[in-house]
Amino acid sequence: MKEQLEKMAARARDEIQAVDSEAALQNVKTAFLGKKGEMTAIMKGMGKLSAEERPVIGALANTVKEGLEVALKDRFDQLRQQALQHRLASEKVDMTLPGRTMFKGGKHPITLVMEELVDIFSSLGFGVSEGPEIEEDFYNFEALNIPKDHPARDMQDTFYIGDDVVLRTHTSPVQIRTMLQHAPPVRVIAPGTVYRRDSDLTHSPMFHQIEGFLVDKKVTFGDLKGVLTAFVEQFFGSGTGVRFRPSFFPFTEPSAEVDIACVICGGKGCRVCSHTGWLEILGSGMIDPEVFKAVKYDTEKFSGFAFGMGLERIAMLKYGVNDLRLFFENDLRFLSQF
Ligand code: 2U9
Repeated sequence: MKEQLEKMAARARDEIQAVDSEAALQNVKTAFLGKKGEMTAIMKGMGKLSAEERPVIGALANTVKEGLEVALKDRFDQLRQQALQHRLASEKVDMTLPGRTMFKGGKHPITLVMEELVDIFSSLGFGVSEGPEIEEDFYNFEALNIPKDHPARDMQDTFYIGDDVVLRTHTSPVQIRTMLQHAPPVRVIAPGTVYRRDSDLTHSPMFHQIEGFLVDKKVTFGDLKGVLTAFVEQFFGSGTGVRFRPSFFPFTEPSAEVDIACVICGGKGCRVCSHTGWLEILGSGMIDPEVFKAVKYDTEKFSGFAFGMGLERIAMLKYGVNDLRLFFENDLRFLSQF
């Protein structure tokens, strides 16, 4: 029995060393020290030993059992340590790795320009009005002195939704609605999206405008020049050359287009300004008495001026963008530059 105990002890030690997981070690423990294990079976057989052998073998069995228990405990500790080291290594955080880049949203350049213009005209005392993009003929054309046979109403230019309903071709109807709701004095700008049946390299069927108007007693062309020059100085920088050039619009009389000294060549002449030294940025004029009649403003008491500009054109000049389509393609390589 002594030999049997020693052989079993040797086998148990081998198996304890051979396993590589706590679960497998638990099985080894059960196989040797469990209720139905080898050690228990040997202990049960001790009753058959002689009175002299029993204490000797009994002492040896206890020593073997205690030895196995210690070996098992050591191996359990060892395997637990190994598992911990393995986890620590696999879950290691490398503090030297570069951080994940966060995508930062930004405003579209047209929004940036629109907000800047709203700020500038607010500082000059203008309020902001908005109105519908689907408009009635009366507000978009009739009240603005654009009669039924005017070229601006041509099917080429206007998206018709019904006989007397259009996608607004400018933000002027907002100003007609404002005038119908407010007695003078009024001073308002109208930023927004407008639509025209026009699509080529320099025209988009949907684009953005800011228009503005001011009506009060004794408003003169000098006021128009003062306000628009102040706007140019704030937006394009003080000292920017400005000129007012006679023009025609159905809703203003007299009318003027406003040019600034070319932002590229400073007025010397280049390809961008067609070698004139000047760039057109907006249209303006004194509001035509016919418009005042349509909104029942007293033409004897009041006068006013109005202006309008395309935001895409202003943004192209400000940021040096040479292709209108870039504003509508939403390519992040373009948008992330603003
Ligand atoms: C009312 C009375 C008058 C607004 C005006 C312009 C001149 C003008 C164009 C600039 C480039 C439109 O985007 S664009 O094609 N606009 O030249 N707009 S005066 O005149 C008004 C508006 C409303 C009641």
